[in-house]
Amino acid sequence: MATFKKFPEDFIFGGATAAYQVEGATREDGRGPCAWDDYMNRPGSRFTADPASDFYHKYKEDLQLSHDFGVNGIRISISWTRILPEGKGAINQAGIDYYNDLINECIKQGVEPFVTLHHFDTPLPFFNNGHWLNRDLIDYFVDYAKICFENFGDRVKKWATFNEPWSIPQNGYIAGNFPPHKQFDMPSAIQMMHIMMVAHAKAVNLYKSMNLPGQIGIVHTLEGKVAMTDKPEDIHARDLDDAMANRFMLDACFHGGYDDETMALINEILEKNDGKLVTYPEDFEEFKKAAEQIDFLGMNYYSSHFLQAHDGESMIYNNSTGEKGTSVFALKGVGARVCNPEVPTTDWDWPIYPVGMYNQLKRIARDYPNYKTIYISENGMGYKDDFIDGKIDDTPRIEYVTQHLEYILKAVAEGVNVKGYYIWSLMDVLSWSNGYNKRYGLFYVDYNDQKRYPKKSAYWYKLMTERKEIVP
Ligand code: BGP
Repeated sequence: MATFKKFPEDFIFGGATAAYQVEGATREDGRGPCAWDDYMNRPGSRFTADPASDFYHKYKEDLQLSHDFGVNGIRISISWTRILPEGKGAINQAGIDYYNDLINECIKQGVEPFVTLHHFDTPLPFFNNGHWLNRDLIDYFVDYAKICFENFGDRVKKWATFNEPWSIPQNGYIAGNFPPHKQFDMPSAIQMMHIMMVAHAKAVNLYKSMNLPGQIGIVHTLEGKVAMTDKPEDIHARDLDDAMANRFMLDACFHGGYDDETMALINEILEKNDGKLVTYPEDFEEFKKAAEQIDFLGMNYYSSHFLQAHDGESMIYNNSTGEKGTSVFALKGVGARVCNPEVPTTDWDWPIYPVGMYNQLKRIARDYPNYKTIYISENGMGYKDDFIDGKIDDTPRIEYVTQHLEYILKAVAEGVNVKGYYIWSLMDVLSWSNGYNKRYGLFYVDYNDQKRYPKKSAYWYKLMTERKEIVP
């Protein structure tokens, strides 16, 4: 591959976080419980979200560090239940104050905030009442979004409605490693995605009606899907998995409705799993309006899956400890994600496949040409960092990011409009189903005393932001 090194002048070199994974302070200043609080505190749980990276108290230090290391953008998310402790009703002023202070500090340090409204942390009362299968949540979400737009919309210029709406049902209803810990329920997963897409569309349409000075989009995780062989049945398994994980919601966001081919694949999955999708004509009115107005796609990319046909029942084993080679993932009516011996993996069995990111970027430009702008809103490598005398040599992470950046720049050179890269993660954070030993940060967090230590990757990232090119 020809190498592409130079970044566009206005490129954002960001770092990503999410409220639940960094803030801690889950019982402070009137915050109400979210779906994850109960789940993390269940008997047998190996870790909790307190104090996570204690960002609730240490955000000034983290933003100073970001500034010092050339990071000029940060993804943060707002915890819905800090603003509305019960998800609806009375506003908690302390929550508004906290995010005002945080956003002001970002701006003061020249680290532009990119704010996500929903990063997995649904308020507990809603979670207990059907979660995103309950359509009542659509308007509650829009009410919450309105409060955020009104309070922070003068200063926040990049809003995302949802983070990875696929991960919520995939992990909570198919893989069983997110609350509510269900497995193999593809029909519920598909239904939830539709309902979240309606909530997304309504929030975009509301934002656009408010004439605020920023942009709004959504963050999707795009999983590369590759057929293991060129047998038609493996290719079909790839198409089914891709339709469910990627295409279904991309169509809703950028085509304003589901394409016939997408629906044929989704219906095949539903039929084989005794399910049916319920939609209403007004949903598609919202989709259409939002697709015309959406400003950007936030693309999270970590990995690709290699697909093989699978005729049997569903089977899943989640590798949540970093013991390489233990994952199993096969879905009835979809296909099996199998190990490709030619592709390296992380300790958590995530294939390292940077060309998959390029393929997804090109696919967006080809199939969703109205996308306007793409931000790589997450990419990074989970790694068991060694902390030796205050130093962390995370060379494999630098290599991983370099390979992905090269493919991003190749796509840019070929005309894909990518305007920024937010490494996951800014500092080490709580990993949802893996805990604290799966680290991603530029800054190492010593969880004994919450001290931060820049890793080798942080120094490398800084150099890159100064030179505006990939450095070896
Ligand atoms: C994405 C999420 C992030 C983050 C990341 C790494 O799906 O948006 O919140 O957790 O994945 O995942 P993990 O922590 O499971 O390794």
